[in-house]
Amino acid sequence: TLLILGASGQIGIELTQKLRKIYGNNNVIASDIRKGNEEMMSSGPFEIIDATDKETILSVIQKYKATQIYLLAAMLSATAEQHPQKAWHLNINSLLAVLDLAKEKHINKVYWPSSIAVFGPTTPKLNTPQFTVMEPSTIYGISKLAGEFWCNYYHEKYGVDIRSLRYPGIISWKSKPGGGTTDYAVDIYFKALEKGSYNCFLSENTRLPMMYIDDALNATVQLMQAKKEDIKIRTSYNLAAISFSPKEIVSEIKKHIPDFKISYNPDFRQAIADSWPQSINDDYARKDWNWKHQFNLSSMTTDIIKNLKKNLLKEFM
Ligand code: VAH
Repeated sequence: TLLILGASGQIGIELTQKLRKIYGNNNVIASDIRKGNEEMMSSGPFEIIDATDKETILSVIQKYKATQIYLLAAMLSATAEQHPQKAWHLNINSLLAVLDLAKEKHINKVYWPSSIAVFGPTTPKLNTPQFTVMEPSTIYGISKLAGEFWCNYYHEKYGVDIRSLRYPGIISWKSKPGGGTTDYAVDIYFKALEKGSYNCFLSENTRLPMMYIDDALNATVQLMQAKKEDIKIRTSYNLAAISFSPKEIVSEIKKHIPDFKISYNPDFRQAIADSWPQSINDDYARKDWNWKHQFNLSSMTTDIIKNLKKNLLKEFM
């Protein structure tokens, strides 16, 4: 049985659906700090868990005999800059709780996402390598970089089988944005269909590493199903697919919605985006466990707009 912490987040919602499809609805326990959506609550077991509360997590592990934990609970970059201490508390103490539960053998495998936010302004920005200078300038990035070294320490010292990916900006359409700097690329599709226009909080040439959620979910499952001896990196793997700027996503959207209007009003999130790389090298993931992305900007845009149109129609029917 698998336990997902932070199941109501942007990744959690779709990872829960995917894992339930693979392992069976009743073998995947969804949990979050508050109730989940109707679909999640009705399709399988759900528990209210504060991901920093080790005792509650342990009681749920024992209740369902869970053997793996996927820890998706976190405060993302933009929100974390507004609540630094709360972000550090949630991002680090949820990881420490789960690491100890694994060290005490209550579970035998853990997934924990890191982020390209672990790179900072002094990191090479193009084709950023797996091993390089890492001086993150956001609390979110600092918490993820510290978390990576905790993962590696518990693996080296206690044999904990924890696996991690440095997600780029993840683009999805099933949930509204959740406080991330890359979330302009999620919101822009909703606004393009709802309003025909979007006011972008990043400047038009802000190129960032991105990935369609289908690719991110496949990478996550592939990493967790890989043989232990194939996992050579126990901090966190670089993971890459596409890179694009607001200007490039706008021209892709215009192929579907020709009179889409865009305006640019960069805010505090511009400095966060400017501190991150523009493209990532993920040769280790491709070599160690055969990672390969499927979606590019064009096929992602087509898929998102097709699905959003279907959803909007359903709402009006
Ligand atoms: C954020 N979506 O914007 C997350 C992610 C690399 C971006 O970490 O904070």
